[in-house]
Amino acid sequence: MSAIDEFEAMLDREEEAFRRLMTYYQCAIMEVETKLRVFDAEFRLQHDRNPIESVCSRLKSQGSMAEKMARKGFPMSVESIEHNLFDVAGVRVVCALPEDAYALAESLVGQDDVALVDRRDYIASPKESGYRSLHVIVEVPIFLERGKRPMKVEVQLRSIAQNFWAALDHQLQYKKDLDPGEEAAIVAELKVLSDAAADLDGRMQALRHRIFGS
Ligand code: 0O2
Repeated sequence: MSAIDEFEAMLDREEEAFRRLMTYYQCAIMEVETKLRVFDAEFRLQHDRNPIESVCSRLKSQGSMAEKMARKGFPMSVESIEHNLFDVAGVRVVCALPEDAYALAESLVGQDDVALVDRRDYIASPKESGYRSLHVIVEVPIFLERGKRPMKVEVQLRSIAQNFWAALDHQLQYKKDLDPGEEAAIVAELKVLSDAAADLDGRMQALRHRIFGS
């Protein structure tokens, strides 16, 4: 039985619980988005510029959940999704520069109703592919009719240049029918371009400090 077939069988058994859990994740996304909007408004007031360029959110697709659960050997159940997958609710924040991504992440996890679950700094330590981004898994409360419930959300924060690279890299990953030699050359070129984007970010940050002070 394929992972997606197993996932669909699980949905047949637990459809209502699955729909409820996805609604809770959607609520958690709204909580995080609101916090980010407040930071942006406050920062604009104090510094006359917006640290956030864009925010987009998604619930992980069923296919991607099924693939990850099967790959990691997690049981296929709604309880297991909540217990084992920390990226079902995802918020991507694009900031002008990497230092803005760090500052926003720090403000977010510094709030007293936000708990930091995990932090992966792929800006300081880029992935093998050249991917650069700061990932934080946070737990935020959602307020329901009967009490509150903590929910996990993965927040990916990155600069415009890092996002530009990641978006193109993502598009290229769909092109699977390349010959191995060509694929290796493209992978190598992507790493070079990731370094070029990091260089651009560094120089832009230096320029910002020169203009505005640190
Ligand atoms: P989607 O939307 O979730 O289907 P783990 O298996 O726990 O070690 P995991 O959970 O895959 O690692 O987390 P990781 O690698 O920290 O972050 C995964 C997400 O980061 C991906 O989501 C992408 O959004 C992004 N990402 C990671 N590596 C790359 C990369 O090389 N290029 C690009 N463009 N994005 C990357 P999913 O799971 O692919 O998407």
